Amino acid sequence: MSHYVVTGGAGFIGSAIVRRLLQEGAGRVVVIDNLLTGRESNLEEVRASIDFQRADIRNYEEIAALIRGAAVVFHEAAIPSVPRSIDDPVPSHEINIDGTFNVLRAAREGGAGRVVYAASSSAYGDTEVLPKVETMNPRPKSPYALQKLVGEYYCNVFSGVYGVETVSLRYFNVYGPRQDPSSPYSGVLSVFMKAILERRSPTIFGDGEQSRDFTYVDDVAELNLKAARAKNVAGKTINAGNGGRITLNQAWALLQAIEGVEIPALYGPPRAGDVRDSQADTTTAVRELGHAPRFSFEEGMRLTLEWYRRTVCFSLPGD
Ligand code: UD2
Repeated sequence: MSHYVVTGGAGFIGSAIVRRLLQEGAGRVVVIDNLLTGRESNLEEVRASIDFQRADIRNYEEIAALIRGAAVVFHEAAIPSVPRSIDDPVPSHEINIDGTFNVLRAAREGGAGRVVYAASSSAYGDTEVLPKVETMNPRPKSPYALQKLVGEYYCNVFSGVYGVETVSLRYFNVYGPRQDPSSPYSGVLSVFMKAILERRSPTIFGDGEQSRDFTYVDDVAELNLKAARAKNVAGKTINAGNGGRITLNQAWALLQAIEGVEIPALYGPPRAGDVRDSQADTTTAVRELGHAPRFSFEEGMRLTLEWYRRTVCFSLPGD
């Protein structure tokens, strides 16, 4: 029986895909993760139903046998974060580019059925027009954005040259339960959630009027499964976003309203490599994949906040 592989399957997005696969009755799910940013605790309640392999995508020999014969490889393993790729570009280059090459090579040599690749909306950079559509010229502004774009191009080339079926999903600022709020490179909404629960101000880089198409993690997991099944999509790049646009000031205001508190944010200098505005044109995703996001921003925020409240240990003022 052929199996599914999720690289980075112990990570925030990868573990959501693992859960979704198991819900759909996938027989064998192999998780490849080096636990650099992933955590086994993200897979706690499904641990007995998966084949967890601690392996590093930088090492071809380690992953080739695991990928051989897979029906679908969901390639989520990466070092995310724009600022992290600026501060420390070597590991992110090696994992995001060389690692992706290794996964594609293993898929080709091992006859895998399809690779669904976690691409990034950062590839667009700053565009004159919103929403951002797949036909626009990419303008990466950071090492991370470029690395993710190179991965996409590799997928496209492996599809055209070697006949490996690939689909690249350009994720738009994914958020939700299990996003780690504890690193200086954490996604902004996880940082906001931690701050509101600890009743302290977050620091917003810039004026807070930059905007993002924040997309709930379960909608992205669902889209991955749709991309795994869709016909006539080999070699394509497709936006994986909600189609909305929320500023950081609006997001922080919503959290204060939900919690019934008033805590003004602090403001710092803008971050190098930052994109100003981001919003997905979802036409291709709807047409090719039947994309139908289920979670509004407010709903996703409420669910995520509840998860952090239940799960994460916070330090409250006076502790
Ligand atoms: C980029 C990609 C996203 C994904 C992600 C992975 C864009 C538009 N999006 O997200 O799709 O690939 O990279 O890492 O390129 N910020 C604060 N305070 C904080 C933390 C962040 O103000 O404590 C700001 C930050 O300067 C930025 C916004 O929040 O303007 C979002 O930052 P982020 O790191 O959550 O995600 P971003 O947009 O770099």
